[in-house]
Amino acid sequence: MRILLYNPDNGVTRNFMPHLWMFLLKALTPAGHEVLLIDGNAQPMDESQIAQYVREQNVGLVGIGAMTRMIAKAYRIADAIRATGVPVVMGGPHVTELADEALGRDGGPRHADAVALGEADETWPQIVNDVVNGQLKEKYAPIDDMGKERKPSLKRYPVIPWDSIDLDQFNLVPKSAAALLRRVGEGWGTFRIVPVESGRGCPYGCEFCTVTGFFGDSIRFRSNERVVNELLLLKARARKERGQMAVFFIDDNFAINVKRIKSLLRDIIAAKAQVHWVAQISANLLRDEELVDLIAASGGKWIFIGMESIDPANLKDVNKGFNKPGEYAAVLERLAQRNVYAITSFIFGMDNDTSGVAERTLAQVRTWPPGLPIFGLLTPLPATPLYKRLETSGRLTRPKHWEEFIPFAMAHTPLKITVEEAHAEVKYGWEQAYSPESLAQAVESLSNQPLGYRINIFLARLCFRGIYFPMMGKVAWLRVVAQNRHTILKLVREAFFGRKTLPASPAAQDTYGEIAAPNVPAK
Ligand code: B12
Ligand code: SF4
Repeated sequence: MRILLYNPDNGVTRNFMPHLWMFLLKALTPAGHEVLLIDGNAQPMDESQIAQYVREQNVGLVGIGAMTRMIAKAYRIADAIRATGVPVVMGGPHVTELADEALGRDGGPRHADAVALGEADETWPQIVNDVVNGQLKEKYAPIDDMGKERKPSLKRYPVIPWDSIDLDQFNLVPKSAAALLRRVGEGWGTFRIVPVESGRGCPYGCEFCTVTGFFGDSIRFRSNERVVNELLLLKARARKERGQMAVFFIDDNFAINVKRIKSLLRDIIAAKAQVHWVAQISANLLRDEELVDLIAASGGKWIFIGMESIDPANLKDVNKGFNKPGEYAAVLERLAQRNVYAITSFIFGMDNDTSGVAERTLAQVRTWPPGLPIFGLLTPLPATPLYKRLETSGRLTRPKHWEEFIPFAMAHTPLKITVEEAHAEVKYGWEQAYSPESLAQAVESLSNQPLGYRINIFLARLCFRGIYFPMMGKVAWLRVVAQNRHTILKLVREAFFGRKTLPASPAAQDTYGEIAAPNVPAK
């Protein structure tokens, strides 16, 4: 049978990184089937195009996965496919929480023939076999013999064949420049960001987050050896293609078990499996100097930190009191000293936010080492404790906000500002943090670092700007380039004629062509 796995586009980030679930389920599909993958971010298709594709390719089963914000599109695509007579199975965090919505049991239309609840590592092979035998059930859940929910072990995690997977749609180097860039340095003909999972689960239970509910508070890890082998596979592929490969460790809290993460990072270093990587780690876990040394030495470049707010009262409200705003600066300095920078994520529209929260937050951000600040609004995702709290107190203004997804729009009323004010705060945050002046300042603040770092922060800021100000076409990009022409010219001049100011930092070039960490702790 031919199976299509489809991920709807999110309308923002295009093809920046493939979605792991598709490759994972493909690797878990029983032998004898052909699995096709379409990520709508890389291959945009509307309802009629996908229906035509399913007919022409003689697809016998379609699997669709989506987060809440993409679910409306996912349902539309599912409806079009089901109209061709092909069964649709849906999975992922949204339908896990609202299975009845997908199955049309809540009074609305039906979109899926079946839903896979929770982690589908063990149920997916069963789903495929049931379709072959004409016995597809409506709901699949990972349960043990006693009927109790069971979280799959990651010990049997399959090998994802990154060496042979077609990743053409995820090359971030424009086709027009690829041939030339392949010859530059170690080769820049391709640049891909690939998701790698080393573990699942986070016990912290922040009020707005679905992770603790979905993956459970039991944390599970893959073996160090398997993760290291995956990195080696990716590294080999990059070398073969004369390109670059970066990894996004998609674990929700990569350092949740500090002893274990240190042992993984040491094994990566020992195996020379370093690639540049980004990961999510909560600020409280970054107090550990040895951990930060290992992060830098193993290839860590960007750490995503859910700071959420600089107001302890807000943090307490959303059960994230373990974040201590007073230590944010020290955490970021500790990273920056090793040339690791942070994606700092903030949420506005919290209950204790008052007018001017964006400027107050930015005032602090400006005193920190340069990074990538991002701003969002508190969003009640289905089945989270936050959703329940707001529902109970009658504060949801759009209880089914996902039916008509609007980016950066509140779905409830904050307590101390209006919805409109919350929207204005987010807009202000993005406008200020990504203005040409702020970009120039971020580049300048790294003036004692090698040129590569300044180019890096500049390009990263340009890309992140697109999260709020979509830069989908060439015209949008040209406009941004024009606005930032002074910084661009300065960097170009420096690339050709060198720099006459401060010398580069003493950090040395390491074996994979980047800055080495100061100390590599021994085992
Ligand atoms: C990586 C990631 C991203 C990436 C996405 C890009 C990418 N290419 O992967 C980035 C960083 C861009 C991102 C952004 C956002 N994310 Co995000 N992200 C994740 C993260 C950390 C990992 C996803 C992942 O790969 N997991 C590993 C795979 C194996 O798990 P999985 O996808 O759940 O798949 C399993 C099951 O769900 C199931 N399954 C999934 N799909 C399907 C389909 C079928 C057919 C079947 C049978 C089974 C099945 O089987 C899989 C194997 O068990 C998750 C948290 C998490 N740990 O999952 C959050 C998560 C998915 N993100 C979340 C959110 C809220 C967001 C944002 C909206 C945040 C924001 N406020 O901006 C944005 C949206 C941006 C956008 N424009 O899309 C929420 C979604 C909750 C929800 N109800 O929708 C999550 C769960 C985290 C959270 N804090 O709650 N995210
Ligand atoms: S620390 Fe992060 S992953 Fe863990 S519950 Fe809080 S927001 Fe979710």
